[in-house]
Amino acid sequence: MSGVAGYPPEFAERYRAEGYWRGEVLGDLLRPWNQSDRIAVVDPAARRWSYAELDRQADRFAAGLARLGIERGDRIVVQLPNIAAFVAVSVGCYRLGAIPVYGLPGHRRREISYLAEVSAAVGLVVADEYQGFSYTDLAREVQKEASSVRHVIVVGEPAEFLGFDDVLAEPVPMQGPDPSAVAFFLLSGGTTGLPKLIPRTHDDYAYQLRASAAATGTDQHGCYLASLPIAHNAALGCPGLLGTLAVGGKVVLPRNPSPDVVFDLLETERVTLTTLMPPMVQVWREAREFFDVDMSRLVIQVGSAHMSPDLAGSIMTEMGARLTHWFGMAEGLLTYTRLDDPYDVVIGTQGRPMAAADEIKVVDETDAEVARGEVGELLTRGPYTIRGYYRAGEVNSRAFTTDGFLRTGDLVRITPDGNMVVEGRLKDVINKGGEKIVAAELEDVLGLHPAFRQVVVVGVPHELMGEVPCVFAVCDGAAPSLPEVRAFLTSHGVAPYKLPDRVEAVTALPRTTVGKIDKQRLRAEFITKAGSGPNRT
Ligand code: OOB
Repeated sequence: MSGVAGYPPEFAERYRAEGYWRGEVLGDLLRPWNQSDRIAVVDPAARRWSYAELDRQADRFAAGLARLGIERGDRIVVQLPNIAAFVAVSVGCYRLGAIPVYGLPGHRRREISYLAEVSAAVGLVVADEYQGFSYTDLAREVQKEASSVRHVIVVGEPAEFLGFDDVLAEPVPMQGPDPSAVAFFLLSGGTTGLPKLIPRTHDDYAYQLRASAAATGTDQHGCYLASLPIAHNAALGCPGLLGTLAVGGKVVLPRNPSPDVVFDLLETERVTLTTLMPPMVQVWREAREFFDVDMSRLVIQVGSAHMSPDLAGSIMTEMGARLTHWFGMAEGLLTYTRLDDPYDVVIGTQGRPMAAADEIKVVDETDAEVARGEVGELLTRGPYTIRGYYRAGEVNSRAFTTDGFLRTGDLVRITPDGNMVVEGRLKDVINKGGEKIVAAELEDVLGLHPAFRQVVVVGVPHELMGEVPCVFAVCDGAAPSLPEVRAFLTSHGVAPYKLPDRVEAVTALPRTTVGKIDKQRLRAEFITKAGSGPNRT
């Protein structure tokens, strides 16, 4: 596929020879279980979907896409919340070889239009409404901006668009994609500007599903509770939704991940695995006092952002669950602690890579490897890590070494017993409790505000979230208030989860010796001020 950097042939041969890539296609995911009434998915309305039903729906959706003239290799932006139709839409696309570009439910006009434009998507699939937001309104705006989008398919009330049920057609034989083809695009948690598209192949993702299911002990008796959006790699395929279905397990999609909804489900559905980001662990920890729930069969995977050893320990000591502490990225590499690792390893490290073929280097600014135990940037290459972002030649030349290692932008060290610890970050991304906010993206939009002469966005510490975005601005007159700044960003179609939590007016922005804006100093000054001033959070 043009715009996608494939794996060099010698690596592809090696990954095949070593059994990582088995020539599987993700469209076959539900097939082994489709002759039974086995429950595959329990949706937010507690409707139970069997493998047979979902498999048939996927076939009919694939046929419906083909009838619309959509072909193998065509891109379709899929922006769906955690509902059962996500499975039929995704697997239907995989069967036809159409390529979903997964947007998050929290994305708005700016992100979705961008995804549609960059991928030259021919279709957009949305739900009618979710959590009070109208995705049909959003689809109208996107269609104005992205002229390639010929078909909008709506799960629910379709208005002037195509309804999901109306698209479904009698299954037809189809050739399907090659296992080495791109199966879908995920979004990067942060490089520069708007998110980059991450091409994941059938071969590489099928391995990730299989290996993560094995590592978490997930089999046909397993039950995965999707607490995070299933469009995010962590809940989609580690093993998440797809990996659990691939082994014949059951996936529960709760209305929302709050304890009053999911604690009941943990017991009634006999949940064995879920994925949380650290702030939600804290919420569960506090809620545990008010709900008596047995978590002894539950494994909780936590990562995406720093988690303190105290919070990590509480999963085992207070909640009575088991913890897999992990590091992951949509680009590929997963590291995690194993279920039989010693307690200190589980609470204090992010474990080891998933595959023996994952190559890891920790390097300094000159790309020289640092001594074991020293902190440096994590570089990686392996059987499920991409070799390039989609259509991003210039970004790729910075984001990858000439021999194909991804520069993760994360600072890590390796402990004497070989476990990885994330120590910080080089990339200018704010990690708000696991949600990634690229500073440059907000800065680009804020630069359009007439009141700001200079403006930057910096992550400042926050007790629950770890850090939150703060706008530092030099203004020509009075500084706009926080609600005004948020409204301004919203009017430019920026997703709500990226909106800043603070605005600080400053007389000048400090510079480093080479003339770059010194964000570290802004952060440090903010912390000093917050420590001494009244009523600061
Ligand atoms: C997961 O994926 P993304 O793509 O949203 O974000 C990746 C970035 C990493 O580069 C790193 O900066 C950060 O998230 N991160 C962590 C972390 N795990 C990820 N930072 C500190 N501590 C950790 N344990 O976030 C993701 C994807 C799959 C599985 C798990 C997480």
